[in-house]
Amino acid sequence: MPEPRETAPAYAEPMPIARPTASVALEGFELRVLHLPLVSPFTTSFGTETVREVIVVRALTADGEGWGEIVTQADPLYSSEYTQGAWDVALRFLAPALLDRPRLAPEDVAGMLEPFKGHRMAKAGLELAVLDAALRAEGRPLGEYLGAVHDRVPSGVSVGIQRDPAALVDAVGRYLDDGYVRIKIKIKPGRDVADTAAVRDAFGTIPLQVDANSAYTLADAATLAELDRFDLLLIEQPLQEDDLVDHAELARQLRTPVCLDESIVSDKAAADALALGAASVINIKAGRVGGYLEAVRIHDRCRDAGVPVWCGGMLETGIGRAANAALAALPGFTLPGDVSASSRFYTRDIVTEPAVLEDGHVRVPTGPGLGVEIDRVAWEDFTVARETLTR
Ligand code: SMG
Ligand code: MG
Repeated sequence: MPEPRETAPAYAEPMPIARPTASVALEGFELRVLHLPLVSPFTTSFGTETVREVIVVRALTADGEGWGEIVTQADPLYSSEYTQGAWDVALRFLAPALLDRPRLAPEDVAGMLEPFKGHRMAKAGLELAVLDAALRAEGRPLGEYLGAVHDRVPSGVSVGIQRDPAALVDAVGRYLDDGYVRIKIKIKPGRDVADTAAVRDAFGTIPLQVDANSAYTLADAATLAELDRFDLLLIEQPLQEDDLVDHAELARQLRTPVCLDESIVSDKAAADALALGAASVINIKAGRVGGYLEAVRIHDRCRDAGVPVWCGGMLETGIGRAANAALAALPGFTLPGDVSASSRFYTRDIVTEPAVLEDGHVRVPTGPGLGVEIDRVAWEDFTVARETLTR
């Protein structure tokens, strides 16, 4: 007979939040697809975006509204999720499941949506809208609820692949002039060593990291090992999403710390990656893992394990950026995140006070819920599709 276990199993379901919110009487959801023009094209190993297509969620409750954002992109290139798929699953399955109950607490949302496989970004957007509504009704800031310990967070910037290394150096120089405290450059096969060398040579010892968005295979290990000489903070997601074992093998061959992004789709995936030695740093994105509560669980796990984490970005509007700033203010976020100012991507945002860079930092909002107000005119102007579901 095995002894009854006294310690929690490796994958328990911890209650991450010190003080849950009261439940809300959910009356409906309004979903909108928005198109926000980007200030300049954003190129990664998988493609170029010029317009951010995003789904904004408005939760309608008896005590007021709440806002969330579904961070899918138009095409399933970063991961399998994409806007039309998220739109369909949210309207057909997820929102109706939540609307089925007279009252629900934000902490119940993930469990209620659990029977529907995958679609984590869609789930995260709905959960955030319910959470925001509950917190606004209580007059309680999201940062405080999640366990934030800072009132501002250091701001890193993600720089897309440019025409050539010289153009990249120009772009990085502008962001450094703005005050960003950490630079991340996107790489892909053929645009890796020379681009990284150009930035390192031009700017000396700046905190620098690279993101491959899963563009390599283990056969490229020798090329990736050439990056070791640049003293990078980390290399992010070199291999495919489901290549945990290969990431572990690659990590053994590199001096540069391997950080996982796409692979970490849940707390369970984080536990597996750490157990395998597939990552020594983790990028936490609430959308990718199904919500801010799951994101906090990953934070807690990594903090207990002494693994540094940082907050990733999905070109969020002011809604998601406000929530990301709150998350990034938790104590385990020891590396600067992709929590850049709104102006990094947008000339016009959909909140009335978009995040700005102050001395290389972004402030954690202190108002109720997300702590930002929606610019209704911009929200309306950018809308390309809308649908409302009620109980
Ligand atoms: O939101 O500042 C941001 C963008 C950060 O590079 C970023 N995100 O793989 O980390 C990543 C990418 C995902 C989006 S690429 C279109
Ligand atoms: Mg990434």
